[in-house]
Amino acid sequence: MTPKGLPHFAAGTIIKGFGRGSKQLGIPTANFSEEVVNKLPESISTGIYFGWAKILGNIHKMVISIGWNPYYKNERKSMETHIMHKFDGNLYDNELKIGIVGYLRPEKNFETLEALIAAINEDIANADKLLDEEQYAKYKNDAFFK
Ligand code: ADP
Ligand code: RBF
Ligand code: MG
Repeated sequence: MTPKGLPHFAAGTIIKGFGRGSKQLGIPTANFSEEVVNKLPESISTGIYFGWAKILGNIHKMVISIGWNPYYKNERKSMETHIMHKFDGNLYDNELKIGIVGYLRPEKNFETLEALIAAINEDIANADKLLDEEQYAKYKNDAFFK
């Protein structure tokens, strides 16, 4: 079942976050500015979602965390996209366009960093399969990405 408010398309410049994604988790996340976060409709609750990301002219699978990262007790809501593609170097200041097409789970707190990493890797595996289903795959061709 697709939750209310999806698909949701968003675009903005990739900004610097806390630098934790790559170093502590081994899973880099491209962070959007506050302006993009503030434009999210209220129908989209915090949580972990999946979809498509366009960067440097190409479209890739992605997973996105929307919320306060309970494990780190962030004070500001963030939108962090892990693009399921290997890049050399960083992507700061580039435009990122995303289409959020499905919901995976709520944000959770974890006892250990290892448990958080394991949960994210499971999200990536689930998203990889789901995005091959036509109901989600079709959004890769949406006019928003043209
Ligand atoms: P920050 O806290 O600044 O967001 P991260 O440690 O989360 O730093 O790393 C994110 C940065 O890594 C992105 O902004 C981008 O420049 C780069 N990066 C490299 N590969 C990826 C990827 N596959 N997905 C997202 N960001 C990536
Ligand atoms: N942080 C949490 O505190 N709880 C979570 O359940 C959680 N799930 C995530 C799922 C995905 C797919 C991604 C990409 C990130 C998730 N995070 C979560 C955010 C993670 O803590 C964050 O990327 C790092 O803090 C780096 O900014
Ligand atoms: Mg990040």
